[in-house]
Amino acid sequence: MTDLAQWLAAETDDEKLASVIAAMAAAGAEIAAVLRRAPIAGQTGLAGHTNVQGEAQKALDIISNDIVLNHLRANPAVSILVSEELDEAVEMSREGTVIVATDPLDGSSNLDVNVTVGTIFSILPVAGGPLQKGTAQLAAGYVAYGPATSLVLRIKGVTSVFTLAADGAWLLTVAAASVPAASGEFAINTARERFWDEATRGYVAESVAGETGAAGKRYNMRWVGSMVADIHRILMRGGIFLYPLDSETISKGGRLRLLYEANPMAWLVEGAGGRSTTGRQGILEVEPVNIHQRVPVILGSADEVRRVEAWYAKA
Ligand code: FDP
Repeated sequence: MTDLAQWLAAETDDEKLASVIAAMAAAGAEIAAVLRRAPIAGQTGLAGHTNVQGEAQKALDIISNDIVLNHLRANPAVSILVSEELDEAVEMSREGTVIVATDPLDGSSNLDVNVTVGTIFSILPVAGGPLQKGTAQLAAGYVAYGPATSLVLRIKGVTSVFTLAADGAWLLTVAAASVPAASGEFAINTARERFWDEATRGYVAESVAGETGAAGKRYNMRWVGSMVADIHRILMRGGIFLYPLDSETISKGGRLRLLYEANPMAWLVEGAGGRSTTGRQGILEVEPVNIHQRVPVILGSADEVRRVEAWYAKA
C-alpha cells in the first residue's frame, strides 16, 4: 500500500511543503493517541478543573494546540501559525516558506460523548501573509478521530484519504475521493430555523417536501454537529452541509471560521468534485480581513449546492 511519504513525493516537488504536511500528520497521530486514552486519564473535562489525582486539567483543545505547536516549531519551513486557540498569529521560523492555519480540535463540544472530532489545517505561501483567499492555499487537510483515524489531504490535485495503521504509518485508503453531484442527504442544525434567511428556508422546505415538492425526490437529514464528521461523510458518499448566515450570526459574519474551517474544507470538497459557497460567492474567493473571521458555509454535492445558490439568487 502507498504510504504518506510516497504520496507526498509523487504529489509535490516542494520538500518544505511536504515536510509541513508530514508534521501535521504526526501531530494528528499524537492527538489521536491522547484522545484514545483521555477518559482514562480524566482529560475530557474543561480547563481549570482538577482530575481525580488532583492534577490541574487542560482542556483537550489546549493540549491539541500544544501538540500542533510543538510539531510545527520543530520545522523551520513554518513561518507563521494561526490557530483557533491563539488570539494572535504566532511567528515561527524566519526562514519559513509557509503559513499554517489550524483548528487543532474541531467539534470539541462532542468530546464528552465520544463522537468523531478532528484537526483541520490550511497551508498558505508566506509571501501573501495570513490574510489570503482560499484559492491561494498550497494544501489543506484534516485528521478525523473516529472509529478509524483518517487523514484527508489535497495539495493541488485530487483529495486523498489515508488511514492510521497500528504501527503509526499513514496508508492511502482512498486515492481520489469523489463527491457525487447528486445526493439525497442534507446536514443543517434545524433548531436554528427561526433565525434562517429566505434562501435557507426555501431550500430546506423543498428538501423536506421530498418527492411531493419541487426537488422531486426524497431527502434524509444527517447532522453530527462536529464539522469534520459531517464533512467526512459528505466526502465519502455525498450530501450537503450548511451553516448559513442567519439573523443571529449575521453580526459576526457567520458561525464557522474562514481561515481554518471553511477554506480547507472547501479546498478538499472541491478537490473531490464537490462545490462550495457562502450563498453569494465561492468560499475560496472570500477576501479575508481578519485571521479569526467567520463566514457562512455551504458545501458538498455540486447539484445540491447549485440548488442553494439558485435560492440565494432569487432571495
Ligand atoms: P464546536 O463548537 O464543537 O467546535 O467549529 C465549530 C463547531 O463545533 C463545528 O465543528 C460544528 O459543525 C458546529 O460548531 C456545530 O455548531 P452548532 O452547535 O451551532 O450546531
